[in-house]
Order: sequence, then structure tokens, then C-alpha cells
Amino acid sequence: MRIVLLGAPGSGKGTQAKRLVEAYGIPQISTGDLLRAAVAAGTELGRKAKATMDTGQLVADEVVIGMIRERLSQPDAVKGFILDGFPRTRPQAAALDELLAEIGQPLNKVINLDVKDEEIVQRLLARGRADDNEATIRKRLQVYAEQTHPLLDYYRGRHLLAVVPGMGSVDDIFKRMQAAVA
Ligand code: B4P
Repeated sequence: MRIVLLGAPGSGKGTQAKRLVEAYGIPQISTGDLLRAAVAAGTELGRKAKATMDTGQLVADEVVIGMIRERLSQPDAVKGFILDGFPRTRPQAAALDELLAEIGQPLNKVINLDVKDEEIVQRLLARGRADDNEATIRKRLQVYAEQTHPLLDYYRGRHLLAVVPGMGSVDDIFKRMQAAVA
């Protein structure tokens, strides 16, 4: 099973991806987690990424595309994967198509977790990660609307998109996710 999770930052992609990992035994591949690991390791890439992430902007396409290319080439991705937070731009979506065509593994489903902006702001302020202050959260929502939301039409046009309401309990949302991938 090859799934993309496409919700806004803070819509619960990471939370639901972990449940999907347990249920289907395929890896979660989160560009946010990969970038935070690079920040924690103090690499040059990590230092540059941190400056971008702290302002709520997207890290450069070529950087995240390179990370995904490398990660998808690892053996555990052969049986399937959950892409959490990638792609986020048109060039990233085009690069993913190319990459999956190369390895003969097309996507099965793209799920958009749909959550109202005000709920997202409350959730992220409560989480309190380094990039979870109100100004950065609002910037991330603006960047999402401008750069990532257009991907919904892109995947709708290819009959891959399922929109899942992301409000309510984690369990209820997970049931909706399972129905969407069934
Ligand atoms: P991410 O790491 O992808 O974003 P996130 O804020 O963690 O969102 P997620 O949707 O996973 O939320 P979560 O489950 O944790 O991105 C961070 C930054 O990395 C971006 O701004 C960007 O700079 C960079 N980046 C990442 N990918 C990139 C790419 N492809 N291209 C360029 N740049 C990229 O849930 C949030 C909170 O809500 C948690 O506290 C959770 O406990 C809570 N929650 C979850 N479900 C809930 C529910 N049902 N009810 C109440 N609370 C809930």
C-alpha cells in the first residue's frame, strides 16, 4: 500500500500515520521528521533547514526531494509506505511521480485530513514544538493554502484523492482513514 497524507501542518498527519503503521506494517516517511533529525544531528543541511522551518516556510524542493529519493530506496519501503507531509508543492509532486514511475510503484491513495484553521492553531499552541508559536503557525497555514492546497485538485483529477474530516477523536478519525484506504 502506497499512501500520501496531505493535510495542513497540524492536521494530525503524524498522529494518524503512526496508527496506519501499526495497522498495515508499512513505514511512515515524514519529511518533517527527517528534517528535524538533520537539525538534531547539527549537519549543515539541518542548520539551514532549521532557519527555514522556524519561520514557517518550506524547505527547498531539491533538499526534500533528495531526502525522499534516498529514503524510498531503502529496503523497508519495497512493501509500501505512508508519505507524511510530502509532497507539499507542485515540483515535489512531479518529482514523486517520476520517482515512483522509475521504481514501478504508483500511489494507491492520497488522503487529505481536513481540519479548520482555528482548531489547528489551538492544537499546535498546545503541542509547543520549537516552530509552534502563533506567528509561525499562521505563516505555515498561509504557505499550505498557497503551495500545498492546489495539490488536492492535482490528485482529484487523477482519482486518487480522499478527503477525511480530521475533527473529533483520534480513534474516530482513524476509522475514517481505514475506510478511505479500503
Ligand atoms: P511537519 O512536521 O510535516 O508538520 P506537523 O506540524 O508536525 O503536522 P502534522 O499534521 O504531522 O501534525 P501532528 O500529527 O503532529 O512540518 C514541519 C515543517 O517542516 C514545515 O513547516 C516545513 O518547514 C518543513 N517541511 C516538512 N515537510 C516538507 C516538505 N515536503 N517540503 C518543504 N518543507 C517541509 O498533530 C499536531 C498536534 O495535534 C499534535 O500535538 C497532536 O497530538 C494533536 N492532534 C492530532 N490529532 C488530534 C485530534 N484528533 N484532536 C486533537 N488533537 C490532535
